[in-house]
Amino acid sequence: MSGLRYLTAGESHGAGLTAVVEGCPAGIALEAAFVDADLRRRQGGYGRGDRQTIEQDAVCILGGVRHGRTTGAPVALFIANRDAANWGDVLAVGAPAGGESGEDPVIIPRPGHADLGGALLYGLEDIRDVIERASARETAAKVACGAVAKRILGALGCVVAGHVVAIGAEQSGGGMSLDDVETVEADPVRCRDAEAGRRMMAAIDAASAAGDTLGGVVEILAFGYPPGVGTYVQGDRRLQARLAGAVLSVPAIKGVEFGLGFEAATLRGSRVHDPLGYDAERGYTRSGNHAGGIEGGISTGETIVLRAAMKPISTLREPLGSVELGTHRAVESRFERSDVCAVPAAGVVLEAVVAIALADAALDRFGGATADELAAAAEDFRRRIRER
Ligand code: EPS
Repeated sequence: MSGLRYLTAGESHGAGLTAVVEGCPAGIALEAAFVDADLRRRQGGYGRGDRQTIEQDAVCILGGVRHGRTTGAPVALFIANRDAANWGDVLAVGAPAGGESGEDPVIIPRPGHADLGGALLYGLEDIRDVIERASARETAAKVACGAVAKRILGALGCVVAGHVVAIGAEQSGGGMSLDDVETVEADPVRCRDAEAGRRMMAAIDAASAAGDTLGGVVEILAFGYPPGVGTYVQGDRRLQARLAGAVLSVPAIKGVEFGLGFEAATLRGSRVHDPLGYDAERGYTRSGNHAGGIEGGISTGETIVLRAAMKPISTLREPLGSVELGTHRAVESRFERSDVCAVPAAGVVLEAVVAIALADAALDRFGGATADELAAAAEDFRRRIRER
C-alpha cells in the first residue's frame, strides 16, 4: 500500500487530540514550529468564540521524526486541550469520584448539529458524548496532519493556499496567486480584497447582534501540483472524487465545486472547455483553467482550484425549536459556547484536508519511500510528457 492516510482521536474538552499520519516518505523536514504556525492560523479569524482565548495550540511530535526529518515511520502527533483543566471530572476516562461528575446530562439537541443523530445512533443518554467528538475542535488535529502533507507536497514543488470568497451574502472575487498570500494572512477574515473583507466583518457583527451565525465560501488552490495524478478508469480513483471526499469530511461543509464549478452548468461547452496548445518549453498547454486543474479525473498540471461552501454554525444564541430527549417535550434549543462565524478558520482546515488528499494521490501515483524518490518520479513524468 502506498498513499497517505491519517486518523484522529480525542474529545473537545478531554486531555487532547491525537493523530497518526501513515505513509509519509522518509527524509521530509518536519519541525513542531511549522505545524504550530498552521494551528495558530486555524485559531484565528474574525467571528471566533471564546474557546480560542483559552487555547494556544501547539503540537507535540511523538513519533516518526528524528533530528528534524521523517524516518518513514508513522508520524504521531498530540495537541493538548488547555481547556481540559476547566472541565474537572466531566470528561474523566474513569468513573468520577462518588459516581457523579456533577454535571447534568445534556438532553436537548441543537438543530443542525450532530446532537440528535449521534445520541440516537450510539444510544447515548447524555448528548455531551456527541458534542465532544462532533466539535470542530477536532479540526485542529486535521490541520496538524495537513501540515505534514504540505511538507510532502513541498518535495513536489506544490503549495496549497486558500482565501475566503464569501461570508453570508458578502462576496469577493475568486482567484488568487501566491503573491496574495501575505495580504490574505493579514486580513481578519482571510479575504484578498480589504473592502469586501470589511463588509464581511460587518455582516458577522450584524449576525452576532441578532444572536445568529453565518457561513460562507472558501476557495482553495494548489499551485505546482504535478500532472498525471488520478485516473478516469475507476470512479473512486478520480482526483476530483478524492478531493471532494476530503473537502466534505470537514464539519459544516455542504458543497464543493471545481474550476468554473456550478457556473459551467449554465454555459455552452464552447465557453467552458479550455482549448489545448503546445509550447516547446512547457509541453501541452491550456489557454485557460476553467477545469480547475483536473480533466477526466487526472491532474493537468494547471493550478487546482476548488471552492467549498460552509453552512452557518448550528449553535445559535437565539434558540430554534427543539425536543427534549425522552420526554419529547417541545423546548427551546440550548446554547453551548460557540463561534458566530468560523469560515476563515475553515479555510485553514480545508487547506489541510486538500493537502492530505493531494499528497495521498501523488504517493499512490509516483510512489517513493523517500522524498527524493517521490520528487524524481514526478519530475521524470513531467519530462517525458513534454516530449510526447
Ligand atoms: C472549536 C472548539 C469548540 C467551539 C467550536 C469550534 O470549543 P468549545 O465547545 O469549548 O467552545 O468553540 O465548535 C463548534 C462551533 C461546534 O459546533 O462544534 C474549535 O476549536 O474550532
